[in-house]
Amino acid sequence: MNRFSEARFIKSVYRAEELEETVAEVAFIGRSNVGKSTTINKVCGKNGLAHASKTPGRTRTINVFLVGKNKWLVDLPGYGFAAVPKSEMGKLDAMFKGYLLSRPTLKKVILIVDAYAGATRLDEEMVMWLDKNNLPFIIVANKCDRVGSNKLQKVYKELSARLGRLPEDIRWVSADKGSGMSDLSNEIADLLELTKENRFRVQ
Ligand SMILES: Nc1nc2c(ncn2[C@@H]2O[C@H](COP(=O)(O)OP(=O)(O)OP(=O)(O)O)[C@@H](O)[C@H]2O)c(=O)[nH]1
Ligand SMILES: [Mg+2]
Repeated sequence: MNRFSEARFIKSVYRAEELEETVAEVAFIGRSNVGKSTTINKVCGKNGLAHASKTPGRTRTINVFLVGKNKWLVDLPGYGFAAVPKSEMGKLDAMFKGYLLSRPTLKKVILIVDAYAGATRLDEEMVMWLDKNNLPFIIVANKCDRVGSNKLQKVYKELSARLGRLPEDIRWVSADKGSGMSDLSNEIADLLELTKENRFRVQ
C-alpha cells in the first residue's frame, strides 16, 4: 500500500512565518512548469491533490500537504518563469528561500529539473545556493518520457555533468507516465519515516 494514501491538502501560506513546527517535512522546488505539483500527486498516488497546470507559474504560494502525524510534503512556487514580472518573481524567490532557510525539520529538498529541456542556468544557481546553505537535496530529472530512447544516454551524461553530479545520483523519472515514481515515493516515505500502516488523524 502507498504510504501516502491518507495525504491531504491542509493550507496555503504566503510566508514561512505562518507555518507551525512539524516532526519532518520534504519540499519540492524547481523551475516553473517542471512538474513539481504533478510529481507530488504521483508520489502520493492521488491525482488532483496538488494543482498541476499547463500554464507556468500556477503555484504562487507555499502549499502544505499533511502526509503523516505532523509530517508534511510542501509544494513551492517555481522559479524562472519569464512572464511573471520581476518584482513578483523576487517575492516568490524570497518566499521559497525564506521557507527553505527556516525549517529545522526539513529532511530533504527535492530539486526537480527538466530532462527534456535540460538544466538551465537557474537550476545550476539553485544547486549552488542549496550547497552554500548546507541544505540536503536530491535531484529528480522529470519528463524523461519526452526524451527519445536514442538520446537518453547523452541526456544522462550532459544533464548530470552540468549540475556537477553523476548520472546514478540523479533520479530519472516521468511524473506523467509514472516511470521511476514508485522508487521516489518510497524514498520520500523513508525520509519522513512513514510506516506501512500510516494512519493518522488531522487534529
Ligand atoms: N510529458 C510530461 N509532461 C509532464 C510531466 N510532468 C508534468 N508534466 C506537465 O507539465 C506541466 C506542468 O506541470 P506542473 O506539475 O503544474 O508543474 P509545476 O512545476 O508545479 O509548475 P508551477 O506550479 O507553475 O511552478 C503540466 O502540463 C503537466 O502535465 C512528465 O513527466 N512528462
Ligand atoms: Mg505547481
